[in-house]
Amino acid sequence: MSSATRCQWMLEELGQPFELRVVNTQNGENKRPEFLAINPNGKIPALVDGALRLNESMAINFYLAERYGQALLPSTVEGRALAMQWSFWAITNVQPSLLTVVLHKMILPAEKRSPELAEEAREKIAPLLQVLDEALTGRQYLVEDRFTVADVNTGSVLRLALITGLLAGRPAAEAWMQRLAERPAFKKVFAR
Ligand SMILES: N[C@@H](CCC(=O)N[C@@H](CS)C(=O)NCC(=O)O)C(=O)O
Repeated sequence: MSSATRCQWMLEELGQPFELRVVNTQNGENKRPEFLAINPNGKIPALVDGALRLNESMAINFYLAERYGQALLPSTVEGRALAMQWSFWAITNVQPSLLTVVLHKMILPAEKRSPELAEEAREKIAPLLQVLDEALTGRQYLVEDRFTVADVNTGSVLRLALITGLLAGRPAAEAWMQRLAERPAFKKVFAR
């Protein structure tokens, strides 16, 4: 469920060999000096690649897309800017409210769930999903009409909207997310 799955998905798409080190955030392993030396924020994921120590899952994915083969990197400056736009849009605007919905509909024990908070968050997301749906109408993918880091970063957030049924009635966004979910790399990481 963590943000690390976003980077795992990217690595699987790239077919890039990697070693996954699980850091247990429940027992504070992420706050130990060994891990803080890699990410001083004490959060997962973090990437070690040669001399590079990198955190922030979406930044890691942009790095991986550029470093390894560039097949998932948009080919123009404009395309790369749009990929960043969608990535920031998803993680700053959509993700906080989406996590509230998931928490209060699926994760918390029944007595701790607040239907009001879930509904408030759902109302905040609705216009964002409308924007996504309109952007994807008549298109298969977000940028350059081919699968790129923009789809990995944005799709890794929006998959929770698919799971919670929030994409119902947004046919282009729902079809896009289902298209992404059919990818072998996606299934390998998320369908466990
Ligand atoms: N914006 C960061 C979020 C990192 C983050 O909050 N990671 C969580 C897991 S999803 C974490 O490490 N939580 C443990 C903690 O904060 O102690 C990213 O996308 O990489």
